[in-house]
Amino acid sequence: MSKFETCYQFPEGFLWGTSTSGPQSEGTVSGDGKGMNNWDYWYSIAPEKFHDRIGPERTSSFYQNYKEDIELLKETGQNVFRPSIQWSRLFPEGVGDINPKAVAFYRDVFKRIKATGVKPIVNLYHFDLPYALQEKGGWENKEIVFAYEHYAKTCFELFGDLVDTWITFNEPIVPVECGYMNDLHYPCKVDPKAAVAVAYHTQLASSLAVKACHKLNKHHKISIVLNLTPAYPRSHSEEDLKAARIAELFQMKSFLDPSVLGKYPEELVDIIKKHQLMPEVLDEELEIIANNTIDFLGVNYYQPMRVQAPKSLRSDKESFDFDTYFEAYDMPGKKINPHRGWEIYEQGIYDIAMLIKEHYGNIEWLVTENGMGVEGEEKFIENGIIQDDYRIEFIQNHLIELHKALEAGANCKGYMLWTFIDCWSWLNAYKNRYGLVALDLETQERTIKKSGYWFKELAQNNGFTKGGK
Ligand code: BGP
Repeated sequence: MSKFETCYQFPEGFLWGTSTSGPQSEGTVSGDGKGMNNWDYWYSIAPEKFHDRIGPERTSSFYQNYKEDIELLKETGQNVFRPSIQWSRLFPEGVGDINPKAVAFYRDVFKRIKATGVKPIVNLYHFDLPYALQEKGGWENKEIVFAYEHYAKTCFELFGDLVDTWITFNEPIVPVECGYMNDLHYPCKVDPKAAVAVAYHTQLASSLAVKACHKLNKHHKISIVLNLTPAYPRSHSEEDLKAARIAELFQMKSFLDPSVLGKYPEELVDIIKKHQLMPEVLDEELEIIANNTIDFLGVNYYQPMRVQAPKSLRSDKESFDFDTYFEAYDMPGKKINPHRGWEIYEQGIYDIAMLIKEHYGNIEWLVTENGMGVEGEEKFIENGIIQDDYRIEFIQNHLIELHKALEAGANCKGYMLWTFIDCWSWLNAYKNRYGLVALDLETQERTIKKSGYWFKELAQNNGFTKGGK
């Protein structure tokens, strides 16, 4: 190591790995018994919405290739891996009969992951609702909460001997915002009252899953994965600070507070009440939320939320819209990932760590997603390998902030990159590649990228050195 280099060593036992999800990686094979989910249905009626018209059935063939893929976990040095179970694969109709092929598939997947010495952390829900339940009103309908509770319990019973660490939901605010506020995901509604009900029912379902998990096995740990970022205000004016505070209430604290602290922030409830958006809330439900908080937190971080006060002030009586309270702020001079268009702000990781430390009891947490999407990544192929030095640098710079946070007392136990093998991403399909392993969409061939080899060294050394000349 030269005198210009710094060594970033992580605590013993630090977890290094990746995250993916069932709907984005498994694919559909005829005869596999999987039921239709909200994404399959939406693609069947509106394929033009999806990048290059590539739909959810053509995802990265993990269902057929998992044995070889799991070997690649080792080759890229991972000691933790987060896949998800597809509810619609296990219960094709959402409730009722179990698909035995799904049970055999997931059991074999988890067994093999463990056999390679990798810890599976299994997510139960990654934006994918069985379509049969969507037809019954989806998350707007409180009945779905109990269908989810049954699904979660069934997973704990079927796979609990192989998996001891669980996640209830991935980024639950995304389906709320994209599906019910912004017309971006199916069912493409713009209905704030429905959005609030969906968010509340999702939280209740998550708390019920925490309860069931602890009841079935008190040694198992369970979490929720939230896309967290503090809201950075444009200025320190009173108006911008207020906008940032309210943006955090909706985008971050709506799930963070009930999941970690067992209660909703009062100011958030007041705003919801003021706009007459309250769903039915029973005392016994609030008790379930209060008594079943998570054991650790999963944090997805890609880019910071920057906000400013709304440009035109609206009267309190107008119908609810986020713009009533805050607007996105496009900060001049921000650092950008030119291949995806998202801001890169590494310090966000440190700020999140300090927020958790100071306001959320320094609960144990993991980075469950962080990563760099790149469009047209084939152009970086040299000697048959994607030379993704930009990704290595992206990871290093975020890890430097995480390291600084650990030195300041953060309780972070691991770092998981999005993603393992390039995967399908909702409306963006295969536009942005994130993997440590490249996927050839035509041949389905997998090739480890330069970052995959680097990640192995990172995990083996439990750290890295950087900054040398
Ligand atoms: C996260 C989701 C992932 C993945 C990722 C990248 O928010 O949890 O499922 O999609 O974003 O997104 P994109 O491919 O749109 O860049």
